[in-house]
Amino acid sequence: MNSFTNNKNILAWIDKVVALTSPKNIVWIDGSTKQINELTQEACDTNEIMPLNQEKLPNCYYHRTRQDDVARMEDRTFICTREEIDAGPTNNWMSPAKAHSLGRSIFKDCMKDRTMYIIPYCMGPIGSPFAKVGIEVTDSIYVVLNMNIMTRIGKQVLNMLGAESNDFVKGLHSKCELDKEKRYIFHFPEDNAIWSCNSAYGGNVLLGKKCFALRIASYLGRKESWMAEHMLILGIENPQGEVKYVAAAFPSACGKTNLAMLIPPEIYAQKGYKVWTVGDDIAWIRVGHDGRLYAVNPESGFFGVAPGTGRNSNANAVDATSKDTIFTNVALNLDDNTVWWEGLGAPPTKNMLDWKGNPWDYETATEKAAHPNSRFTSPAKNCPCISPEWESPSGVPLSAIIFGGRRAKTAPLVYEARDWNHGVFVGSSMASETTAAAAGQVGVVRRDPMAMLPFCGYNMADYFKHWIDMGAKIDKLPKIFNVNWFRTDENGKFIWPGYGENFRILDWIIKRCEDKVDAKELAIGYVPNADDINMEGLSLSKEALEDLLSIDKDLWIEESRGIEEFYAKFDGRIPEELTKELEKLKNNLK
Ligand code: OXD
Ligand code: MN
Repeated sequence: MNSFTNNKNILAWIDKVVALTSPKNIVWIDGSTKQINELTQEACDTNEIMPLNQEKLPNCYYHRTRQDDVARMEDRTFICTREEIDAGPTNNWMSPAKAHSLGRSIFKDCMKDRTMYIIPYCMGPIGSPFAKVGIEVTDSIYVVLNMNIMTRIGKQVLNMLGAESNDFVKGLHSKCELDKEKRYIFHFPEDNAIWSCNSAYGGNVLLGKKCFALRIASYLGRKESWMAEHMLILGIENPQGEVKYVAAAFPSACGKTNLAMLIPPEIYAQKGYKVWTVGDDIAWIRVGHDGRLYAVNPESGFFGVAPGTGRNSNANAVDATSKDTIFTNVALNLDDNTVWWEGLGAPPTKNMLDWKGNPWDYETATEKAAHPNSRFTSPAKNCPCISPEWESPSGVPLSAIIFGGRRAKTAPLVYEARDWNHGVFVGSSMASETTAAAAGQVGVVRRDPMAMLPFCGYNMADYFKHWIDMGAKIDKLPKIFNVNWFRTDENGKFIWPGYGENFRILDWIIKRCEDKVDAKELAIGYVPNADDINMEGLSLSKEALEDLLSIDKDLWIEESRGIEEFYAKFDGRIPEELTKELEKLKNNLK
């Protein structure tokens, strides 16, 4: 008899995992503070984590990964559907039979000298109709402690499932030998299962996040008529106290966490405008009873990139990390046992260790002190601008969906899609450029539809079709926009100041949603009249703004060819609604 659950599906699955991995001990994670404290102590005793200055950074800990295990490994990430076509041309595919046999050979007896931790977790607020359950089996205390921040864990989750349900994602993780040649992240969407081995880096091993909440959930969303998206969610409060919510998708390195926690410019703040964070990375979206789209953040913490997060760029994130946080691969300040990274805004000291644990001196250093992908894991509730609605079981209603990328020349600062299908086209053709060193040069374009390229758990052409089909189910469609904070001048310098000033564009977007401003129709959609962007307190000329809102037809003709080439990869599977939109764009550009 197991005192944690009598769910026979869970127990049968755990029996199989135990038979495969042969753990020395088994610990069920009940989620109690007592248990978390004991595990924290144990991880400190074995140096898996290290306590930081408990006065300056209460309940904060430090962790280093292996030097070859510092990021998500896209080439080691597989979608294991029975048919290859169901994974599509943008995913790595392996047959479930081959993945099972390879995985079993790697997992065989891998925990024989280790403790197995069984973590029941819930993505989404407990009791919310959006919520879904996962169980992660792992041999890493670091994973347990991170999952405790990023998700809702413990006995309450088992209670949600009851005795009969089989509706949970079965996740198996082992560090194994951390051998990068045997590192795999296998997803079995048809079996609701994930296997991850030989890594201890967050994105590969916190199975609730990218693996479940995006890859498996996107597959479930299509089956069950909802959407799992790589989107932040934020609320914009006006001086009358009304809050409008938007969700926004950006590829990595486009400032998603910064936008989610934006501080409005002084001229807006004085009038009483506020921004509230609901989520910074993932949105689960459903049609509500009133025919609008509603979004929840399935996570309960932020797994944010540390470098570049500073007092000037994102004070709210820095505050969120001031307690209860696990820092991974940042630099250590030995003077006071605190953390440091490039872009924090505080000067480095002479007494520091870099992320590898080597002494680091800013005067002589040739390498960065913090790994560029070093991270903080912080509870969302610690964020000063966390929305009062962030755990609302019914989610927040979306007024707008925003797509964005990093484009030096092509995309204007903001434009609005003509309708839902056109908006899906805009999302499906999203792209970001690698920044070119030489002035004026345009970088290499990487298509990253809806910022989901590495996260879609099935054929992306079918994913686009799902977006089109969802449109028909929504009575009150949100408007869809595209933004680009990254247009550059002839010297390669950003024209738009970005950060908090992006609020001015959010303001226009909300006004469009409320039918309060006109716009100009161009070949690509609606752009603002320059006079409708509030420029008070900003030293950017009207000409520069007009330039940011204009498009270069030749570049767009080239862009349409790029989209055509991308669509061609899908061998005729792209929905005709989107190929029609492409034709429309080409005609408009003639
Ligand atoms: C992330 C990512 O870690 O998108 O959020 O890579
Ligand atoms: Mn992300």
